[in-house]
Amino acid sequence: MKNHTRLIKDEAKRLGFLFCGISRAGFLAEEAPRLEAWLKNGMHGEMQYMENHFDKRLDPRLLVDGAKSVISVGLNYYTDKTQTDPLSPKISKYAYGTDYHTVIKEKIKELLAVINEKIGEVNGRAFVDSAPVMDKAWAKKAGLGWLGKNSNLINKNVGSFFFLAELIIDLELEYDVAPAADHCGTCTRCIDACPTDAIAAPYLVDGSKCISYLTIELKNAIPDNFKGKMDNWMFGCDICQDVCPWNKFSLFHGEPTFEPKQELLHMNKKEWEDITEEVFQKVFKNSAVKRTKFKGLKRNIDFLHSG
Ligand code: B12
Ligand code: SF4
Ligand code: SF4
Repeated sequence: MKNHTRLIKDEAKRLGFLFCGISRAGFLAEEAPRLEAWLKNGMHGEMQYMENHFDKRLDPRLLVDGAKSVISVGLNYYTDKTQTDPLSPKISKYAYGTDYHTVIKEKIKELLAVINEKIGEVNGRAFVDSAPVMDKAWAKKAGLGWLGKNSNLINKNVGSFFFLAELIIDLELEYDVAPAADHCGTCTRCIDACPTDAIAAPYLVDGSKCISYLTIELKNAIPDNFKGKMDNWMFGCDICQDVCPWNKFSLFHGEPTFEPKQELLHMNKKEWEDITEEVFQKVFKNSAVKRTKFKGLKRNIDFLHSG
């Protein structure tokens, strides 16, 4: 068991993951009432998919037959590259390069292949954010960090600019049982800096007010009461992470597929405002920004322009 665990963690490192932690698959008792309250209070806005599979979301044994272990991994996306025109509408750095779903899925599939080859046939499934799995809760359980007041998972050594994903398998492994301590202390920088007051209380984000939701997930028009509050973000928002003191420790990602296209960094305000479907398809080929489609991004840019 110990050898199997070591092999998996070494392989995760070789594949470029920042860290890897393992927990016993089971019911997320602490998260259950919080998820229920979050949904009841409409904090998911129009993200209907968050209402689906409530039981599965809280227990991976209902997702993968015979599930015994949840292997959590983190993939760094931090860069200090920024868009060159200070007036151009902003894109969150997580979406600069190739869609992380594709990049991470490939790596986890490779991890599963190595397990099958070196340990033996296992039943396993890779999950990257879109499935009903609570990524942050599992990473927290595996000791990879704490949930900050901005609700992101923060690691003391590298901050929070990383993605999370899981491989859930029917193989018993050694479990990381020591949780990381909460190092937010008396800090409230993220709460104070959020332009839409989406951090409703420490550790609680009202998704329906978050710029990330308004610019990416919301399909209808952005409500007028957010005019003047979007801080020029056209896709996602990095504010509550940029102001977090723990992100002083962020390391540069070494993932070539996350490198931004030159056009993305150098397009100016006017060029974004005049963007055509053709330019959109070129600049955002294989990018997560495609989630909004051309129409969505244009809606966001027009909204910023109008207020
Ligand atoms: C829905 C969703 C969103 C929604 C809602 C945000 C949210 N906080 O839930 C929206 C669209 C707004 C969003 C935005 C962003 N997201 Co998002 N999102 C998700 C998704 C799909 C589900 C999260 C979820 O289950 N929410 C439901 C609620 C109940 O969960 P929660 O906020 O985590 O609640 C916990 C805490 O609030 C805590 N809690 C509640 N009350 C209390 C009280 C106390 C006292 C304490 C201690 C704790 C506590 O317990 C809850 C349960 O664990 C995950 C992927 C996944 N499958 O997990 C990515 C995910 C969380 N997002 C991610 C990212 C990167 C972002 C953005 C940074 C993107 C961007 N730059 O624009 C922003 C950050 C906004 C923010 N501050 O949260 C990453 C986070 C990585 C990390 N290091 O933590 C994830 C894990 C995706 C991934 N695979 O990497 N996201
Ligand atoms: S991502 Fe932006 S809008 Fe959302 S909670 Fe953080 S600071 Fe607020
Ligand atoms: S900004 Fe401060 S309060 Fe917010 S998550 Fe970071 S350390 Fe915690």
